[in-house]
Parts: sequence; structure tokens; C-alpha cells
Amino acid sequence: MAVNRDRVPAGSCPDGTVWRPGVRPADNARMTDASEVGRQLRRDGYAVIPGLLNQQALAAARAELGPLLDAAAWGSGFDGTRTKRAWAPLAVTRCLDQAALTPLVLDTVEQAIGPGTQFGLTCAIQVHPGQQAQVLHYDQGIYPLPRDRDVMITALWALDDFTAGNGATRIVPGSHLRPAGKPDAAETVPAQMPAGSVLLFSGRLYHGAGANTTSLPRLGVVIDYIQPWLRPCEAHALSASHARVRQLPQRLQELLGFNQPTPYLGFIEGRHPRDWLTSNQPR
Ligand SMILES: O=C(O)CCC(=O)C(=O)O
Repeated sequence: MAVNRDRVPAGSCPDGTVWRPGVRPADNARMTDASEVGRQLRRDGYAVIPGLLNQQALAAARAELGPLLDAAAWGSGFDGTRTKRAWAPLAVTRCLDQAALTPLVLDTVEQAIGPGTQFGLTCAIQVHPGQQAQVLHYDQGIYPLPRDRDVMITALWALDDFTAGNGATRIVPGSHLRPAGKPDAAETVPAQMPAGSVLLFSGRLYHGAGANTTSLPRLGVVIDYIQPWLRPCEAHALSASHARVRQLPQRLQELLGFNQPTPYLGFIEGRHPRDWLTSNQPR
């Protein structure tokens, strides 16, 4: 994995893991250029950019996300029973603005999937001790599209050091180019990276959170950037008053987009928008 060994002394992780280069030798000096990052992304399906968030930004993000995660329920199924998620963090805190707007990340994303990108899923993910490895998946699999091009690039920010022991995301390098077929878990490598790094990966790359066998949680933030056209022509959820939408027949609510047709499409705060509308004060 592309880890800057100059900045990160060996053995500096909380669980004592020694940083080691991954499948390709790191060349972090070149990770300041969107064309180079994009080249790696196209070739390997992922790229790690170290050192984007400093200690102050990391401390602020941990401090703001901590209470949101403390208040969050444990996940279930795919999300992991020893994992907590704080959904839509950019709607409630400004501590991730710097990450979300990092020019190098946005330039790379827009080189990869074109201009006018928008957020897809955004979520802080805290993988707690005892969490098993997540099932392998590729993020743009939520859309029923052929696997012939990227419609999504995921930015996974390490707010803690990501180590093989604490649940670093496990990726299958090159799997974005496979036409079909889920890789075997044995093909994965851990995306070990120091806090403040971002792992960019293709929406077609197979990956999953690793198992956390340490005694400390691992905090990451996922920001998916998706094609601008993955949306309705009109922003109905903005033009409609929520108070009115609550009174509408269910089918009309669904047609306006207040619907969760599949588990990872259309939810709000991890819930079906219909449930959310009935239990929240109308805006
Ligand atoms: O937190 C991680 O390392 C990856 C999580 C993930 O891939 C997901 O929940 O879709």
C-alpha cells in the first residue's frame, strides 16, 4: 500500500503493526498530481494519498463525529453488528468540509468520472473491536449497470491509523477490471495507511472493511462521488414541503423520491424516508 514511510515510523500503530509497503512500491512524492493519482486509480482500481489531514483537522473531526457515533445504533447484516455509522455527516458538521473539498481528490474524481460530480453515500464508519470482516462488495453495485466503466469513485478517509489488525479496508487490487465474479477473501490486501490519508477507489473495486482484532475502534469516513446524471431532472425533495409530503398518498411520496426501493438507495439517516417523515418535525 502506498504508505509514506518517511512520515510514519515503523511500529507506530496503536496495535503495534509495522507499516509495510503493499502490492506496489509507494511513490508518495508523485501523489500530489491528479493525473498520477488518476493513472494509479485506472491501473489498480485504487490509490492512497497520504498526509492530507493534519493532526488538528483529525482531532476536530474525531471530536465532532464521536458524539454522533456514540448516539448511533449498532449496525446489522451488511453494515456489521460491531460497527457504528453516522450517516450524512456533511449535513450536520463542518469538520469534514476540508476533506470533501480537497482539490486533489476532486480533480482526480472529475478526471475519472467527468465534471459536475455529486455526493452519493456519505458516512462515518466506526469499526469496533470484535467486528468480523465485511462481505466483499463493489460500491456502484447498488446501480444495475454493466461493470464496464466507473460511475462512482469512493474516497475513504482514515481518521485513525488503518492497520491490518484494526479493520483497515481490505481491497482486491485490479478487481475493478474483472467483468464479473466476486473475488475470494484470500485475494484481499489491507489498505494500511496513517490517519489523515485517503484511499480513493473505483466504484467497481471489490473491497470490505477488515476484521478488528484490536482493543480500539477504527474510524473512517466514506464519501462517494457519483456521476451527475444519477438523479432525477428535478430536485423534488427540495421543492416539496415535507409537511405536505407527509399528507400525500404513499405512491405519490414514492414518485417524488421519498422511497427506498433497494437497501442502499434513497434512505435518510439510515432509515426509509417514509418512516423518517412520520417521526421527524416537518421542515
Ligand atoms: O469502512 C470500511 O473500511 C469500508 C466500508 C464499506 O465498504 C461499506 O460499508 O460499504
